Order: sequence, then structure tokens, then C-alpha cells
Amino acid sequence: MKENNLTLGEFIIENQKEFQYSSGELSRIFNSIKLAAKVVSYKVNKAGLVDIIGGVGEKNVQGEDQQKLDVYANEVFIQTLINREIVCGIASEENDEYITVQGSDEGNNNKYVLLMDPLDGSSNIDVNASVGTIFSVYRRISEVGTPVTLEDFLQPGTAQVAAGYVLYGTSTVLVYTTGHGVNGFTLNPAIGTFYLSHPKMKIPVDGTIYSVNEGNYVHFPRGIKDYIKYCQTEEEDRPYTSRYIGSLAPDIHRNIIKGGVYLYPTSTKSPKGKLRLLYECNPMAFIVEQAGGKASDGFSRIMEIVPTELHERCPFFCGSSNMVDKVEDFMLAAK
Ligand code: AHM
Ligand code: MG
Repeated sequence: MKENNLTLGEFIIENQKEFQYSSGELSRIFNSIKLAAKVVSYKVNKAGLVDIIGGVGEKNVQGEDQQKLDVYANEVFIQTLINREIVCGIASEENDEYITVQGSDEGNNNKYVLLMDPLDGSSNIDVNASVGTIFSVYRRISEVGTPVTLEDFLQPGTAQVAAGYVLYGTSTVLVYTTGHGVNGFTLNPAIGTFYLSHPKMKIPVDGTIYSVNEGNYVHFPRGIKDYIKYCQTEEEDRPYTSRYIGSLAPDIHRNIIKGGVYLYPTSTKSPKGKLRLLYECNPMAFIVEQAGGKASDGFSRIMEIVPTELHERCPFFCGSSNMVDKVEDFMLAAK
């Protein structure tokens, strides 16, 4: 079939052989993510109507309580995965503890755990800007048939079996990797089907966009301050363009397509950085590396960090490889 007619469902079936342990389990996880993404997409698109049908904490015209969208997205993804009994555990940025998923038969024979940020950048909802879901899949370490353990979730990013994001923007796009390149699918909302729209995504090795919350400049480490000044200096192809939505999925998506670097450094306000290693940095790092880019904490590869806690934070520099190299040069020079 022609590539541009391929649906996500067809693409998953065609590429199942790429999955490391091809038992169909991973395909079923993707089908659940696809379903939950459609439900959340529909709700996100209606968010502007909240004032008409009732605000958060109020009752809508049907007398139902309105929920915050990030809480709603969290429940949709968790319930979709639990109902289908296809993962053995789930960790979410929204939940303090991981969830153990029990199968209907005795014990739990599923092999994968899923980690996610169900609605990242949700402060953008109120202003009609883009938000995203970010997810990451690992094969469990503990024995199949026993309850999951914390160690199943605390694996370095290099152990990821799959990762992806859903960007709820001007259109809804699902981008994912299983370690064999990156592909993006756009939702046709009229018929509820994702079509392959961005086959074999590649990030340019260089770019002219830098994405950072410059309002925090005074709190940044020396190396990042110097790098930002470098971006702004008139020389060669500089000054670069500054583009920052403040929502990871659209900021990374734009930079993959156009070439650029995303920066969330440590600061005096957040000494460990703001972004979460497991729910935000590792999945984005896997996708960007698979697209030919890089992701670093300023000195070393994000995906090689061995996590010690579920909600661990880390500094994050991610995008075109030459640009990330440059950030590392500046960090090293200021060390
Ligand atoms: P969240 O998980 O609370 O939504 O925060 C994550 C978001 C990212 O999407 C975004 O890149 C960053 O936080 C923006 O932070 P800031 O507003 O500090 O620039
Ligand atoms: Mg987040």
C-alpha cells in the first residue's frame, strides 16, 4: 500500500516484526495508546467550551463535575491500559506511586511497564496552546507472574522498548519509535483514524532555533548563560531564532522538523532541573536519538542515567546533534 494511505493500525501490523519480542503485546499497547489519545484529543479540543458548559470544580449542564484535563487524561490512559490488561505496571507523572496491574487470570503475565506524562504542558490549556502526552515502555526486569517492583520502572533510558508523544496541536499527531527510526501519524478527526504523515522522521544535524525559558536567565548556570549569549551573537548564521511554547511535545516536534535545540537547565530555583527523567526526558531522548539527534544533561547522555527514584528530575538539552554538542562545550568550559 502507498505510504501516505497507511493508517497507524496497518503500520503497526506491518512493522510488528521490528518489535524485539514480537508476541503482539506491544502492538496491543500501541492500540490502547491510540484509543486513549483519540479520547483525550476530543476532550482537549472542547476545552475552550468549558466556560459555556461549566468550569473546573463546577457542575456542567448535565450535572456532572468538571475535571481538570490533566487529571482526566491520566484516568483515560490508565483505565484504557488497565481494562485491556496489557501491561503489568503503570507509572504516571500525576501519581505519587506506580500502579500494579493485575491480570484477570491468577497473577500477572504481562511483560511490559508503561511510564507516562498524560498531559504535559497543561498550563497551556487555558490559552488554547498545544499540549501533549508523553510515554515510554520498558520490558519488566522482575519475573513474569509476580507483582511489578520499583526496579521495573527505574531502568535507564537505553532499556526503552518504545517511546512516543501525542501532540494535541492544530492537528493531533502521534509520533513514536521502537528503536527502528521515528514515524509520525496525523489524526483525521472526522473518521477518528491516524494516518502516516511523517514517515522516517530525521532531525537536521544543525539548526537555528533555540528553545528555552529565557525569563529564568539570571538563575541559569554559567555555561547556559554563555550559550544563550552565543545564540544571540551576530556571526555566521547567528543570531538564532528563539521559539518557546513552554510545552515539551510541540517544542520538540518543531525542532525535530526544523532543526533546533531545547534547553531546560538547572537553575538556582530548581537545582535539579524541572523536567522528569522517566516521563519526559527519556522518551524524548529516545525519539530524538532515533531521528538522528542527541539528548544530554549538559555533560552526558540522558539515556544512560540510572534513575534512583520515580519522579527524578534532570537538566535536559535535546535536539540537533551539532547544537547539543555546542551546549556541552559551553557547559564543560564553564565547569
Ligand atoms: P508540567 O509537567 O508541569 O506540565 O511541566 C512540564 C513543562 C514542559 O512541557 C515545558 O517544556 C516546561 O514544563 C515549561 O516550563 P516553564 O514554564 O518553567 O518554562
Ligand atoms: Mg510534564
